[in-house]
Amino acid sequence: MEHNTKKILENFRIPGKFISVEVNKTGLINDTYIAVFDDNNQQTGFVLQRINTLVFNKPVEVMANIDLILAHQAKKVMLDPDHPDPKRGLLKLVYTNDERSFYQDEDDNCWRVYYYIENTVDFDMAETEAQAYEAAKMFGRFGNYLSDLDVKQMHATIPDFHNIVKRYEALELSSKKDEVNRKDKCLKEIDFALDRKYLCNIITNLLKDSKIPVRVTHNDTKINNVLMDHETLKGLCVIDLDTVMPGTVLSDFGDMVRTFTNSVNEDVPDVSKVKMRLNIFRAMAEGYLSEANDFLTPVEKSNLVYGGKLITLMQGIRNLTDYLKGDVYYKIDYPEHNLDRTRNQFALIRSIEKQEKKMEEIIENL
Ligand code: GN1
Ligand code: MG
Repeated sequence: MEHNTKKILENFRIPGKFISVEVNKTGLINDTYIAVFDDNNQQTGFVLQRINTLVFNKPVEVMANIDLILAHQAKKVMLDPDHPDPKRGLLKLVYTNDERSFYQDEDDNCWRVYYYIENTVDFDMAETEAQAYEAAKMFGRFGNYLSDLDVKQMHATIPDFHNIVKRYEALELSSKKDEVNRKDKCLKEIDFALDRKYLCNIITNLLKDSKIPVRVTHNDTKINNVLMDHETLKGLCVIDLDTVMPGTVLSDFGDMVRTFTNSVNEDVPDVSKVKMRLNIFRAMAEGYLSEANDFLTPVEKSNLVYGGKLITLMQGIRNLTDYLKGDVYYKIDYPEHNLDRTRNQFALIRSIEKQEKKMEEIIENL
């Protein structure tokens, strides 16, 4: 659906005169646009986003979480002697004319605006060890800044978002119903997932016995959710805060393993190209732990590699479930897209399984 984004922007307290607004095609859930305004001959960028309220059906809570963590981190970034540029260290919201963090239009679409952080780059893939180190360090720092925020103040905006048991239930239900007659096309993938169902027990037991804490976690630690300075390539700012909610570090480290170490992007259908790159894993583990060693417990640390397997498995299961349901959740570019994504993720698990011992050794030595 087309939206009159220029008009929507009028509801926000953006200084200056509107110049342009263009769609930005990253992200599988929300819609993102980049707007430019001219304020006294100075061009300033803004990021306009339509929150997908089918996924985030409590936008008030999403925005309350974001407000809270930004306020909490603001103090920390400013006082952090190691931050390369605190002014570009945090997303900043532009409020609406009536002082709200988001604007709701006549059709109940929810919109919000952030200042665009200038002179930055982000990467869809970890091309070098240095990039992996920097981005992982930023997620470690993000966790560090939030490690003293009371998790009870945060809303679980998508209940059971990273609950692997519930994800299995959804897969099994969609496979039983087989609503769009696709089950025959993915029997191998369903078996692959079911063969690994025992992996659920580890996290279930860790949580049940409170052996690992529930913390404020990011829950979408893809490498392109870190902005880096375009010249020095130093990590500056963690973005995409919609899924920041109570969770475990296994999710945050796990999603880094899933997205940083894969030798190809999660959309690549040729699974022979999929590989867990151990050198990238080492660099990202070093970067993450350079910050996270300050707050992680020994039990959390010893389960990080398991987190990598778990989150990759969960992503494959989510894609497979969506395929079986007829592509109702993720944006897709062609009919078999979700199945290709599943195969890609499952190939990554095989590669992790082959190198798990070495990965564990790396963590033990950091
Ligand atoms: C979604 O929209 P995006 O790309 O930031 C998804 C993540 C998945 C990811 C897979 C709310 O994130 O959980 O890991 O796609 N976000 C939600 O690429 O479901
Ligand atoms: Mg996201």
